[in-house]
Amino acid sequence: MTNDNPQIGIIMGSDSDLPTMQGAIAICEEFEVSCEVAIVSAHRTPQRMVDYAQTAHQRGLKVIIAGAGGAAHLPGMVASLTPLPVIGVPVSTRHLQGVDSLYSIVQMPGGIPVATVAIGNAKNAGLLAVQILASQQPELLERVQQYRQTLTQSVMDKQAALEKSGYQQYLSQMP
Ligand code: RP5
Repeated sequence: MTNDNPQIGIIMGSDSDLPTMQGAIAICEEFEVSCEVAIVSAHRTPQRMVDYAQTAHQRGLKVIIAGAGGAAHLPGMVASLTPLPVIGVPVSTRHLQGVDSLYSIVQMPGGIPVATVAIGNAKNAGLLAVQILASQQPELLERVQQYRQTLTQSVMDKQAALEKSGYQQYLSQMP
């Protein structure tokens, strides 16, 4: 999805990251925040990465979400090239299950931060990006509050169902 005047840039090192990164796209859609989605590889398209990161704030982006797997240098490199906040998504990998991605992204030396979410948790990256925008946008802040209320309500609904049916029937109906 690429909207007009995107506020959030969602980038990834490969199209193989897209199934993971769709969690962030879905949050942008849910909160009706414009975003752009792009494949930007730090090692396969290094100049494209530099151009993307250096022009991001001039193009109106406010936050960048960067997902990568393995030797996942994309979020840190992009963070070094832009004054915008960067949220890194460690993508799970076949051999090391994303621990390599996590360590590569989260262990940034002092001076260039990358806010890192859990392995595969692009949903939280999307939510964090929305919350960063919401700090300056009262209507969006209200929607974040409403979203939190739906989380609370879903737990209370489950509690009511658990009490009504008992744990054994509840367990048997779980997917
Ligand atoms: C990284 O290498 C990408 O972020 C991806 O997670 C990983 C594997 O890429 P492909 O070989 O699937 O293109 O650059």
